[in-house]
Amino acid sequence: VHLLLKDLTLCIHYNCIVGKSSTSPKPAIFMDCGIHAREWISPAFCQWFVNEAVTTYGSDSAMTTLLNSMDVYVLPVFNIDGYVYTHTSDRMWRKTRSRNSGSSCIGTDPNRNFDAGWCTIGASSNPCSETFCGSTAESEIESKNVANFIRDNKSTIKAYLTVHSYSQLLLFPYSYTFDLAADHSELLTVAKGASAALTSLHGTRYTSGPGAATIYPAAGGSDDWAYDLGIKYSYTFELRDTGYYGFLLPESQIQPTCEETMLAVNYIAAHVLKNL
Ligand code: 0X9
Ligand code: ZN
Ligand code: ZN
Repeated sequence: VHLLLKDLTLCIHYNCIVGKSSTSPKPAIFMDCGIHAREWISPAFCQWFVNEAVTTYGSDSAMTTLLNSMDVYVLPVFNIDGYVYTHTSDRMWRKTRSRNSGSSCIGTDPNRNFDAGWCTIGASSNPCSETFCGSTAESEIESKNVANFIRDNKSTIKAYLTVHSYSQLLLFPYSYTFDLAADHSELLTVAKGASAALTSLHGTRYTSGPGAATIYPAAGGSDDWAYDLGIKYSYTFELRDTGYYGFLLPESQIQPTCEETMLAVNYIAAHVLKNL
């Protein structure tokens, strides 16, 4: 299915490129959702983002400015096999659904499978673990394909956003080390601004900081990998809530969560655009 939405969005099998078509090459933001299967609010947000872009382009000045000068690559369900499995068999499944040789345990944690300090900390080499790093970096077709796409478009991709849940955090590199990123102060300032924008809508409180110190040290994540590839604006969102419902966020919170998260994403996008 190749879907053209208002001459602004090209979607192929749900994966969309959002942006006003242009003759000159445009800088881009890459955003993925659904790396972890059970984090259902994440794919909901990517879908919300595409709908907002298509319906507010031309009326909302910030969205119009953004999409006139940038493209947004949206991968709404990174871990599609795992996501399907959470609907059919196990609501709390996290990993991919690939076979592991020599083990009856299934799946790799896709956010431990990227080539960034791979499997050195906060990851397991046991295929039965929820944080199994895989047999090699990029062993999973999902992480390999995303890494290849980002490598191929490295010169145009200016920001990498990856959406998870839950904990209400806005994280940036590094998670594989406690060392601060070279761009730490700018990344922190932008994260604080984005969090303040998010909070302004419904009062939802976010914490921002480097992954290792803010959530836990964990190697092989997509955010650290993208940053080390040279994509400076690399952020991991951990959406609502802080644990009351956790992954089982009720339907009534989808709309407010997506609305507030839009403000943070738009804040980051505006900063990226201003600093091209
Ligand atoms: O552990 C993760 O992959 C993320 N948290 S989650 O609860 N959604 O599983 C946090 C990722 C932070 N970034 C890296 N560890 N690179
Ligand atoms: Zn097709
Ligand atoms: Zn996650």
